[in-house]
Amino acid sequence: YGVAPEANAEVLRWLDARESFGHFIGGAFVPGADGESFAVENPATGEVLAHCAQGTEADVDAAVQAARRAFPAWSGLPGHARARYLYALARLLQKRERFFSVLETMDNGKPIRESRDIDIPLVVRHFYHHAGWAELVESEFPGKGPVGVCGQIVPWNFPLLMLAWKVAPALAAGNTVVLKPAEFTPLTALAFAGLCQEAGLPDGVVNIVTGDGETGALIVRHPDVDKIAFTGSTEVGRMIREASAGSGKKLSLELGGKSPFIVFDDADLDSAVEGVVDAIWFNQGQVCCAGSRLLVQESVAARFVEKLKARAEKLRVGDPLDKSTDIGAIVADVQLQRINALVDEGRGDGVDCWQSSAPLPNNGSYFPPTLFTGVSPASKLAQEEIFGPVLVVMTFRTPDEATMLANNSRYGLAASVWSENINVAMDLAAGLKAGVVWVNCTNMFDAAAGFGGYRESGFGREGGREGLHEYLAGKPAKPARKPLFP
Ligand code: TXE
Repeated sequence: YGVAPEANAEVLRWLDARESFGHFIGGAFVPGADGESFAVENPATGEVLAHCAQGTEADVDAAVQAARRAFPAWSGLPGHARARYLYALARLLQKRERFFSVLETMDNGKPIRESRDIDIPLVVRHFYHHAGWAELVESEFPGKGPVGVCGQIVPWNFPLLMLAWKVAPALAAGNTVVLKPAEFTPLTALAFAGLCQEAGLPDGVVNIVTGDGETGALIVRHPDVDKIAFTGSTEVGRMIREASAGSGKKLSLELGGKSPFIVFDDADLDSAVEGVVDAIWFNQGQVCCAGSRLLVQESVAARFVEKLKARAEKLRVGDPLDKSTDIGAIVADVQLQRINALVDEGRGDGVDCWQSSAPLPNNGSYFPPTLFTGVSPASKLAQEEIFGPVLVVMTFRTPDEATMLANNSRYGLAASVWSENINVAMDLAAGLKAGVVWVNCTNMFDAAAGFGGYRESGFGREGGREGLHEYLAGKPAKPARKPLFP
């Protein structure tokens, strides 16, 4: 296995010790107000890992009130004092990297190599990075202060990383939060709540309410929430925008994508093949900035696609806890059905569909690496976000045609350009409507770099200096008269 067996045993002990999980409100784990719960499954096996409370209006209200009570003292702390808590959380996360990697992989189905080498180290990096910002916000953003109570709703594809993207900057800037993890993957957020207790974070600064979209909608509508940060589907993002319109709440949305991956004939094709593997088969393609549209220059298209198929054929689909696995399980059966439906519909278009012949495990939700060629740019396959390990291939002749095809999307989250001619790559990058453009690389993330989209991919940025703007308001916070926690 990819991590020490002790970590697996520790996760099982942690799960076994809790028959059901409550919410984390005001610094304590509390049962849900009406006792309703939902089951959380391991998508690789179908086994039930835990039961979590379904957040009701009373739960959301209790969490918002706890965050409101904690706000004056937390925002009134000097930045260096808030930094100490963020450093403490970063260190605790770092110490428990193995535990969190195994728990994330069991809950989400992603390969342990990814949670161990990418997700959790990036989580740690986010907390360290924002601990630094806690000391700097006052001098770097004069005249600004925290927004207040932040409602944060995160998806299931990078459960703990999306929590880190939201909680770390919010806390650094002096806000308090009510976070709702996705219903498929609430477990690492609940384990993180335990770390908040261990770090001695003042009660109510971080609150976690579990539940589905209804619970999320209650957070969005709550009158005492000052800011909403959402990552998820464009459809729900639109609903949140409508529901919060006119409420005065600050809003940031990180939504879907259909990002282009553009390969010129002079590119290092072997490196570009590895890039595609990372762009569309990382996390089973369940990545908002996945390079799901491959645009390849006509003169090398046939050769490139053959190379790519040969490489994809070698990807190992299977047990996410096995460190040699490349493609793990799809997060839930409903997501698998969604992918299946879009792929079946795409097949009907008369295009060529290739799938890896790698054997799939008998149990659990799995989908093989899939590649469509001969796709029309206007087709549903080329336009809809599939959010699975499915790549569509189109060809272009000139840079202008590549730009036109790349921008022919209602999304604008990311793009990747491959050429050995830096002038070609940079010229093209300047014309792409995307929040991030990678040149001769893909999926490069860092806590210091702002991430976010255009068009239906949402607005607002997460990470670095740009991301902090989302958690700061025009006026500095009033100093707390009577600190709750000295
Ligand atoms: O997302 P939802 P789903 C895309 C991807 C995927 C599709 C559906 O294309 O196939 O969305 O996935 C909460 N008010 N992405 O249905 O519903 C929900 O509980 C407030 C892209 O799982 O958007 C969860 O916590 N909150 C994406 C979170 O929203 C609501 C990542 C995301 O779930 C809500 C995930 C409501 N009315 C899916 N309804 C990305 N950009 O990375 C649901 N939620």
